Amino acid sequence: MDLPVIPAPATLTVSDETFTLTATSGVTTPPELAGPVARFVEAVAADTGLVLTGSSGITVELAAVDGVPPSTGLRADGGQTDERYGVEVSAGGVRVWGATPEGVHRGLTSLRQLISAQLHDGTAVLPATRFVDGPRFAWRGLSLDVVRTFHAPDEVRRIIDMLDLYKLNVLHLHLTDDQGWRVEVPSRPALTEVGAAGALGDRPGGYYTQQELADLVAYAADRYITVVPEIDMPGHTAAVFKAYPHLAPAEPQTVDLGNGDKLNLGTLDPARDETWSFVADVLDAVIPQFPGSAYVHIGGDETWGMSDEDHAAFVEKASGLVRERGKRVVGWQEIARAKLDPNDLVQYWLDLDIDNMPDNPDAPTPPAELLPVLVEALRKAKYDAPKALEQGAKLIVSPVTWLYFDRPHADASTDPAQEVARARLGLKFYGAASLEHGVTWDPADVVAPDQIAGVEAAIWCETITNSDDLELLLLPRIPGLAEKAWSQQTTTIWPEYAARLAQHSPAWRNRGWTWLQSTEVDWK
Ligand code: TNX
Repeated sequence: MDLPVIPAPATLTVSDETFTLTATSGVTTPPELAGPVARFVEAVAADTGLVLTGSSGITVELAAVDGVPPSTGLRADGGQTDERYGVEVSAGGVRVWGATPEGVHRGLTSLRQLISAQLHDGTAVLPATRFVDGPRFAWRGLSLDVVRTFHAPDEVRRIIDMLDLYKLNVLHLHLTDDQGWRVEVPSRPALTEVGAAGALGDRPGGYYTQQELADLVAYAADRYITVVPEIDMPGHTAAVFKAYPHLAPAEPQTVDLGNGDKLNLGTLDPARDETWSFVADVLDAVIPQFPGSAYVHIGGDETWGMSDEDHAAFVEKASGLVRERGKRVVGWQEIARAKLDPNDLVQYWLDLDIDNMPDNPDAPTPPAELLPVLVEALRKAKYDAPKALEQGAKLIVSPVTWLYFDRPHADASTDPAQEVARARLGLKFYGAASLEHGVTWDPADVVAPDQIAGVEAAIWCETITNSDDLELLLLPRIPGLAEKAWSQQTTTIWPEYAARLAQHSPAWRNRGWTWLQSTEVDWK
C-alpha cells in the first residue's frame, strides 16, 4: 500500500494496525521543538479543521536518522542543516524524529498529509507505518514573478504555505522587471514612488514595504523556507529608467510586440559611473531585508540590446559588489558568458533547441523584428550550462520544458468555469503540458547530479491577473516539483502518483486554494 505522502518517502512499510487521532490528541513537546510543533498544530487545523487540544498521542524528538543518504547540492541559507526525518505510527501512538528541528518540521509535514487524507468526522484512523526520508536536493524552490502582476503579502503567504506543505525550502522573489519595481530602496525613493506604479498593461502596481518583507521573510523562516531576492539587471530595467531617466540609454530601445505591449531592449550601461552608484545603493538597501539568504540573484537574462562584452563587464562588476557585501551570486544562465566564481550559481532555464523545436500549433508568430533576436538568443544559450560548469559553478535546474509553470495546462478541468480560465492562462508560446508530463522526467537527465545545486520552478505572470489565476497554474504542479526535487525515488509511475495526489484535495479545499481540477485525477 502506498501512503498519500508527496514527495514519496525514501522507505516505507505499512502494517494492519491503526492509531486513532482525535481532537483530544496532541503532541508531547520538548521545549527545543516548540516552534515546529506549534506550526504543525496550526497547519493541521487549517488543512482539516481538526484542532488538537491534548498533549499526548504524538511524540517528537531530536534523534539521528539512519537509512537515508544526505542531500546533495547547496542550501540557499548557506548552511548544512540536515532535513532527514522519520515517522512511526503504531497502535500506541505516533513518533516523529529528526536530527534537527528542521528535520522534525519536515516529518510533521508528512504526518499532516496523512491526517488530512484519513480524516472523517473529526477522527483520523492512521495506518501503522514506519518511514525514514530526506531530500535528494538541498535547494528546492519556486521563482515567483511579483512584477507583471503584483501579489500582495497575504497572497505570497498562501504560496509559502503551498511550498511548506510540499517540503520546498526556497522562495525566489523576482522583485524587479520592466513593468515595475517592488522593493524599497530608501536612498532611491523614486524606485517605489515612480517605478512601483503599475504592472503589465493596466494592472495595479505596488511594492512591499520593509516591514512587509520582514514579516514575509519571518513567516517563511518559521517554515524553514529561505526567501532569495532577485534584482534583475542589466536588462529588464524599464521601471528603473522610468524612475531615474539619467540611467537610461541615450536612445530608447524598444520593439513593438503588436499587442499593445512594448519590449524593452535597453539596459543599464556598465561604462557609466552613475550605474554603479545605483547598483551599490540598491544592494545596500536590499541585502539587509533578506538576512536569511546567503545569495543575491542578479538576473542577467535577456540583455538583447547589449554587446557580449558589455554584458560580461556588467555581470562581473555587479557580482563583485554582491560578493563584497558577503553574499554569493545567482543569475539566470546568461551570466555564464561572463567570468564566474566557483561559488556562483547559474540558473539553467533555456533547454529549448532552436533546431529541434517541439510542434506547437498554438504558438503565436513573434514580430518580424524580434525573430532574429530570439534565434540568436537560443543559439547562444546552448553553451551557457557547459560554460558555467567549466568555471566550476553549479546549476539550479529550471528547464522551460519541465519547470516553467506559466505553461498552459493541457488537462481539462471537471469545472466548466475553470475551463474558461484554463484557456486564457499560460504563454501559448510554450505549448500546453499535462500533469503527467510534469512528473515523467528526472533532474539527473537534464544535468549530472553532482553539478546540480538545486531544482527550482518558475512562474511568470504575463497571463496571470489575480491570485486565482496564479494558484490555478501552481496547483497541482507544486507537488510534482517536490516529487522531482525531494524524492529519492527517481522514477514516477503516473497512476501511483495520481492516486497519492488525489488524496490532497481535501486540504486544498479547506485552505481555499484554487487548483486545476484536472480530469486526469480522480479527486477525493
Ligand atoms: C523569459 S526566464 C523571461 C521572463 C519571462 C519568461 C516567460 C527569464 C529569465 N526571463 O522575463 O517572463 O520568459 O516565461
